[in-house]
Amino acid sequence: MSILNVLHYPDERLRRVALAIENVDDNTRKLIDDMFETMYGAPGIGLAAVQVDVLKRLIIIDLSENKDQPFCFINPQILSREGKEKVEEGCLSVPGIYADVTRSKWIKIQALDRQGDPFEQEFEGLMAICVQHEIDHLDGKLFVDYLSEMKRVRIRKKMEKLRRQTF
Ligand code: GNR
Ligand code: NI
Repeated sequence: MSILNVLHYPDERLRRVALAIENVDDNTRKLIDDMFETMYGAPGIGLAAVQVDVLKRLIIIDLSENKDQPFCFINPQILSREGKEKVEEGCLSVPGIYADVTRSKWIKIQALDRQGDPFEQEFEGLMAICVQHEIDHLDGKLFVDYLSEMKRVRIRKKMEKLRRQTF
């Protein structure tokens, strides 16, 4: 297994739209395992393939403290949604920044599992929020896009300054 490099905002590669996975094979499963190692190491509760510069529609999530409740969704699609909920979010691609985002409170999704078999599942609470955050990544969208232009500019300047310091 290997730890993958996570892209940081405002890297333009985070803005690309990921493509559906046609065949769930051993390469896909290797990528899933590497993404889990990367997410657990960060540490984070979710990760989208786009964040590690792979343009595939694949997301992983684990909200548990003991890293023992891994979820993996391939080609995830939201079938229906209900309600609104405001939660403070963070993102491994926007380190150190946290802000409230309003998303659907309940969602029903369809996806493929790591064997390539389709399934449907309903989520609420943090899991629903996280699934929406990760699917956004697959469409080139970041949680900072929901903030005001003023806040986003401030965050971008902070990130660019941080990057200059690390180089
Ligand atoms: O680690 C993460 N925490 C988090 C907190 C609230 C809402 C969403 C998230 S996802 C984030 C990891 C990440 O960047 N996934 O794309
Ligand atoms: Ni994120």
